[in-house]
Amino acid sequence: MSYFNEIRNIQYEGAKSDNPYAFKFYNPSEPINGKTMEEHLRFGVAYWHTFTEDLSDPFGVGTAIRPWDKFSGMDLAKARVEAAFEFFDKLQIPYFCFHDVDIAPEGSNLKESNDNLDVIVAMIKDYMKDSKTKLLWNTVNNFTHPRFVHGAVSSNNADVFAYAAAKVKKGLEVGKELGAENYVFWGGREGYETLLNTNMKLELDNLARFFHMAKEYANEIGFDAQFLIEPKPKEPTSHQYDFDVASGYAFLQNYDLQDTFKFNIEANHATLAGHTFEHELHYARIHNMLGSVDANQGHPLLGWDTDEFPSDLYATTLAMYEILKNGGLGKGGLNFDAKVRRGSFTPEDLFHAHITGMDSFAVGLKTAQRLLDDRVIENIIDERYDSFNHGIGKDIVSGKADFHQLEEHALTLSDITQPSGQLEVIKSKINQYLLTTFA
Ligand code: XLS
Ligand code: NI
Ligand code: NI
Repeated sequence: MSYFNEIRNIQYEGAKSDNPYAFKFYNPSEPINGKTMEEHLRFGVAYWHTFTEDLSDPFGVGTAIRPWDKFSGMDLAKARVEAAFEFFDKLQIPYFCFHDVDIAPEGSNLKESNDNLDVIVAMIKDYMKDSKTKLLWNTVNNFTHPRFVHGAVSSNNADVFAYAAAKVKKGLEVGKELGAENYVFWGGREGYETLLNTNMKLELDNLARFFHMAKEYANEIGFDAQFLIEPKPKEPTSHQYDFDVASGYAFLQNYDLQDTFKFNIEANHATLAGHTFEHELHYARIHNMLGSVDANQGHPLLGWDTDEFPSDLYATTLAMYEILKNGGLGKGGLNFDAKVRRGSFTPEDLFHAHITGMDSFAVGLKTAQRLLDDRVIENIIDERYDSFNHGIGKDIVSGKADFHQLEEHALTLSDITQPSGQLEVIKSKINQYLLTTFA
């Protein structure tokens, strides 16, 4: 059965096309610096936002019209798989991602939930045989059910720790079964509401114990996916333990987990943490910790995780700049952890949203590659730090200088001359490249 009957395969038609069901800039087979666009971008569909969620918000009920919603229970789960693979094929998207509860309903106990999962996982495996779409990553939802009210593996309740770990055990088995390239840990409830009732040290230690056990089990079953931590500063708890990349990296180093993980960086989480998207990508990149990306954007006027589809070309350009500087994302990809707006409730909107996101990152990719080829930003930065290539700067960098030598040097200085930071020059260049890349 078809759920998107009227829609044909989405093709690249170029910047002048007025077909809303065509890519204007994303041309999967187009080569860019030795790789195709498809290989560079490694797009993924987020199962939860596209097939499971109903678009409700804290003030209103769901609005989504989804043709598969006439079913319920396991029939609904099966219909979603059918719809999903039709959607993936029509979009020609190389990857998808899911949580356990997105694909199969929870039973009344762990055994029942796992049995439900087994049925749907077998069905997905079957569909994957005839599809080019692969699993970028899977994860488990250890945050929605009331048992996680006080946290999952950072709960005060050891039974909850065990339950959460058992769900992840199953998640790792599912990931292996479906050939997931990565496995994601987003610590939904791993944080706290108030210190007044919280043993933070025990919670952090337990979180680390759990990560070590997860890696041990993955090794035991021969699941070699890249483990990814997804930082988020707030929501649902007021303080999340993996606040941002810098604090997440410190946690990993404290608990000797730095070689086990990389980061899955979400744009909207970066801005909630008070950073730019590119800051988080950059911080991870320079520490060799950039693993994958949740490609979305926040709303500049709203202080919560709005998960909009990416359309800001400036942001996609600066993000792709970091990703290209990283030499790509390796096993990672660009997962659209993004949802259509509550008012965009038709099934067709799901296509328009993904087309917009894919085109936006294609523009970012091509523009960033040109900026890099011409060393537009690189040359300015190199020149800006040139004082560290000779004289006292060279001595500082090589470790030769000490406080005596620095004082001696400083005493010789009367006027320190400073060059311009040239921010406006750079911004004008970026605009120029953005507007001429497809001209
Ligand atoms: C929520 C997170 C979540 C993770 C996967 O804010 O972004 O969707 O990506 O659990
Ligand atoms: Ni995410
Ligand atoms: Ni998010």
